[in-house]
Amino acid sequence: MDDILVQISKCVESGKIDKVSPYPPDMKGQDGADELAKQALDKGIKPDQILENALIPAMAIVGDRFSRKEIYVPQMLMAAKAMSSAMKHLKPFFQSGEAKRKGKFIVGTVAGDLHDIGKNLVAMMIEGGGWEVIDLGVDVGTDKFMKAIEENPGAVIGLSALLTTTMENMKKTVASIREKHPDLRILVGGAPVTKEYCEKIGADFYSPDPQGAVNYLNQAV
Ligand code: B1M
Repeated sequence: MDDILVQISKCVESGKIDKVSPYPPDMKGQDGADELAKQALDKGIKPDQILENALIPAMAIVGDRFSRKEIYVPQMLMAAKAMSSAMKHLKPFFQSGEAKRKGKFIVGTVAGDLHDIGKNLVAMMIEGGGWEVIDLGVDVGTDKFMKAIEENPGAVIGLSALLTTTMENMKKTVASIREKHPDLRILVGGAPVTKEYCEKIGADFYSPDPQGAVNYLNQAV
């Protein structure tokens, strides 16, 4: 793997955001994920390579360390910030889809859940795929989804959940949407969500990754 991708990965794992960031102390004064992602793009490395070979694997390592109690929430948060600082350079590439929009996509992380990195990736890729994205953010309750649906009739809905505890809220939101809008298409995703769970709660489609979500939407129009 290209050395710069290894360095980006290390920055995300360690929570090194940018050069001025004093955290972690042993990397003080060094370039962070922010500068290195820009340098990688300048070198001609493709944005999806940076994402798939450096950022996503680094976050998986962070998650494993958290599971093993080798790191705690503050370190996980710094890693997420480092990933976001790299993502801001990749975003324009993922968003530069066709100008003509194929339809609307309402997306949000379900109530009680603050994880947004995966949801943001999905939103970016779908926007890049030519859809207008209405991103409701994190901790989105059913009422907020319903309001957005009323304001954007016919939109496809996307729900993300990263916690086993908030999967229950995903189920409740899907049930409420189904009750009032039986014909709307609902897409679900997030690390603990499965195809079986999607079927169980009456959503239309489960995708484990952003590309699957893009393919589903494109095939739905
Ligand atoms: Co949290 N966290 N976290 N966390 N966190 C996980 C999810 C966890 C698996 C870590 C672990 O224990 N190994 C664990 C959940 C266990 C469980 O329930 N199964 C966990 C926990 C326990 C918690 C807290 C409860 C910790 C605490 O406070 N004690 C707490 C909960 C806060 C809350 O939400 N109420 C918490 C907090 C946080 C931070 C705030 C510190 C931070 C989030 C920052 C942010 O998002 N802005 C954080 C982070 C960073 C993680 C890990 C390390 C990384 C998540 C991530 O961004 N992954 C995570 C461990 C892990 O996943 N390995 C963990 C990278 C991202 C690209 O992947 O989000 O899976 P992911 O998205 C993928 C796919 O899932 C898919 O596409 C994406 C790209 O491939 N996808 C969709 C996602 N949404 C989709 C929607 C779709 C389609 C596909 O259609 C609509």
